[in-house]
Amino acid sequence: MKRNTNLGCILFFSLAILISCKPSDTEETNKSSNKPNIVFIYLDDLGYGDVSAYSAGTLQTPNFDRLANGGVRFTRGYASSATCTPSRYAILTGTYPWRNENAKILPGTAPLLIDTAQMTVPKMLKEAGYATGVVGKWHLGLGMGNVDWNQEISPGPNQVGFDYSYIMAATQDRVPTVYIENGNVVGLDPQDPIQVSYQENFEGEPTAISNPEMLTMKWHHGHNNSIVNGIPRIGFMKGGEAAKWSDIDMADHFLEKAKAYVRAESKNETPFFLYYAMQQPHVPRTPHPRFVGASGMGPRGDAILEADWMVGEFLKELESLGILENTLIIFSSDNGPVLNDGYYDDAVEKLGDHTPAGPFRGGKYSLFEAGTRLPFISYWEGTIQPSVSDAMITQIDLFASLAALVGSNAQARDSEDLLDVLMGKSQEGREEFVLEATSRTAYRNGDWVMIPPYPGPEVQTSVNIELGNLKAYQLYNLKEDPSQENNLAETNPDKLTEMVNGFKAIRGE
Ligand code: NG6
Ligand code: CA
Repeated sequence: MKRNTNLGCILFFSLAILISCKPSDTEETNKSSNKPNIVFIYLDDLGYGDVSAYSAGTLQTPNFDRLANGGVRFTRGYASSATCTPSRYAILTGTYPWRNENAKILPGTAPLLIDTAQMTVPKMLKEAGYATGVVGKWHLGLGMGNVDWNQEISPGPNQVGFDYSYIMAATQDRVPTVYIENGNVVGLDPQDPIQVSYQENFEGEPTAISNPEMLTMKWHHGHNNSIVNGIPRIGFMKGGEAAKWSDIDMADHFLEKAKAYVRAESKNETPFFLYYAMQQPHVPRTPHPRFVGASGMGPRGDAILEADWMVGEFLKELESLGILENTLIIFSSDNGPVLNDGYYDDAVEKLGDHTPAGPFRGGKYSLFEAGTRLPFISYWEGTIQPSVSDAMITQIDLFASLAALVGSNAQARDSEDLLDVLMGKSQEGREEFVLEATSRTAYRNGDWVMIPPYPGPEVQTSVNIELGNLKAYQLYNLKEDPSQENNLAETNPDKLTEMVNGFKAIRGE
């Protein structure tokens, strides 16, 4: 008994000391307005050349361009991976995804990938006084491996730092095809429970194989399991009819949720962090009818124009709330572009002269540049001066850079503080990093990239993308050879050795 009272006293006094220190800190922060609202606008499979300000393609994206031309437009901005889950893991944790062997493209039934004890961007910002929310694509796993979709689903985004979450579990082409708000499936009828499996179909349920006549979109490879809204998906699902999303309304739906979030938060004193993870132009590409035909490039181009419009509407919302000048926006994509990613949707046939990868080789899934080198923009109306930056920056660096911005001491293993680069005040970016693509890694340093030998196929024929595999070392000087045509590994053995050593030092080999 006595001990407890003593402990209580000690706690009380420590707390009192802490609290008495607090007011001056708070005053300081408020005055210097170094805690702007922060928004990540994160697209899915958008390539370097899909933003017209990057001036590579033939699509016109005026709203992406507004960010690109009004902020810092990075020409050497990277995702950490050429696929979705690992990039999302890295952007939220500031850690290389290849350090976690489970950071691979996840099925809709995968358990939560981020350890609930791990430090994350939203946790760090929460500690610094932010309200935190995520709207859109999650794809980082949910629950502990045996999710009952009819109960509260946990752990998930709300257990790794988000106060609010409105998500799809995995991807638009994977079941379950429902929205989940703070761990609960939206609009679920308890009389019609949801069941999900990635192993086998539920008896009597139609699939793309058994009932091809039900399809409004045809599958090219994969994507031949359950049918939802005429679209064949990856994985099997039964029930949950009333909760199923409408594909053509998904982008509008997420936009409404993102707008509602900032509207509600703008009324509070505390700043907010919103991770707005749009689903476009990932497959299945289902632009709303008002965008159909807008690009002349079929659904992929139309979905990009739809996403561009959404960004414009979102900016208008921030403007009308009077908070645009107090909001730092980071715009990027999770991995490079792909045309045919498993459905017949004319992405290849109607591409015309458009170049989704810009000047770069490869695409989604690839160790070549187009896999990870992406549009990357920091925009803060009135604070960041418009410029183009050639400094190397990766999404992994957002953790430490934002920690520096908000005065947090939280650390992430692989993140570098590039706040001045992000603010356009410095051109001194990162010197080196290890990029990843479907569990293979390569090493970037200065103007150079080194890809170790890999035995797999050089081209993934289903998607028609060069993966970066070769049985010998590859070494490219990206300044002189951005499209990676001249392998200098044999003619420049000293540089190769230096690069291999740098790679091994980071990988701990
Ligand atoms: C692949 C899917 C592809 C896409 C990708 C994930 C097949 C044959 N292909 O397995 O369509 O869903 O996973 O994309 O199923 S990502 O952007 O989320 O990484
Ligand atoms: Ca993606």
